[in-house]
Amino acid sequence: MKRRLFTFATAALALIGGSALAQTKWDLPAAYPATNFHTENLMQLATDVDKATGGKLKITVHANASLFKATEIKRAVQGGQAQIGEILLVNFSNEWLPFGADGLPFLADSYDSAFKLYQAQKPLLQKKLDEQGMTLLYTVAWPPQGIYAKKPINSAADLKGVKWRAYSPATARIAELVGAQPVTVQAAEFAQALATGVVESTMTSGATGVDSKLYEHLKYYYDTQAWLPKNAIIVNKAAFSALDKSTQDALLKAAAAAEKRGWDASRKVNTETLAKLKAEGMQVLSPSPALKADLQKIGETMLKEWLEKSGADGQALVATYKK
Ligand code: PCA
Repeated sequence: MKRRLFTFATAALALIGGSALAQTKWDLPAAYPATNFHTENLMQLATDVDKATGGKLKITVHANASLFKATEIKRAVQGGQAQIGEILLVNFSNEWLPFGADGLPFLADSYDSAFKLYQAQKPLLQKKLDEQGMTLLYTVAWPPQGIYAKKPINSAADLKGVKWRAYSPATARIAELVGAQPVTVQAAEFAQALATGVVESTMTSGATGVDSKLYEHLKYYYDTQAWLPKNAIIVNKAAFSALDKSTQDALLKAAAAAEKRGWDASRKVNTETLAKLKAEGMQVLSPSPALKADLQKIGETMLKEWLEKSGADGQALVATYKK
């Protein structure tokens, strides 16, 4: 019945448009600014799909959480309010722990290991999202995460009592473990939270440091390279099924290209944004041995907690990754 209605609507549209071509319009909510490399990559995806389908599938990217807040995008895609969306996987670890595997400090702390972790995580992600009525299109890692602070941080003790901006359950847990005060603020509101003094430190990438102009308020960046969380691009299954085969193929092909382009861009953006932080007057430093050791310990604690709670899925994931 649905299909018949769709065919009818398609025919009507073609008549109205005076064109034989049916056009499908998709909204793509994203949580990061238009100039962020993830968002630029999404725009390129939209352009590629438009071209490859001869305009049959038009994807509109809504940057900076303008359509849905970061933490609402997944549900919007699941419910079909948006046909496609970009989410930060670690934001959903409270729902299901394997979503947060790439947020565990030092489990995978380089691009190569992050990609390997992704391969181990992928079948689980695909299965879970499928059960939820969605399809995983691709993922792209953020650059490695480091510590931003107002004052020098020589060991974890220097973070005691500091107002710490968290973006995920895991980054809030780190704050608890070092005795900082976690406040969860997504990227779109970060600059304002910093300007108004709600937060005064965080762990994130150089990319977000530049996006939110953290150098205007914070003086120190410790390049701890602790983990590389991933954005995932997800599609509503029913919306995907409603596309004709050639459009589906064009989307999948553009997605594969976007994944490769995104991971490459992330490496480049890492180098460029750390240079930009320096140019803007920040001290970009390697963590001291004491700080490194403290963070390693936090990583071990968090992995232990995660493995205990995530059960068979989590254990299999880590075992596959470490193979
Ligand atoms: N930027 C995002 C998530 C990880 C990152 O590097 C943020 O800070 O919200």
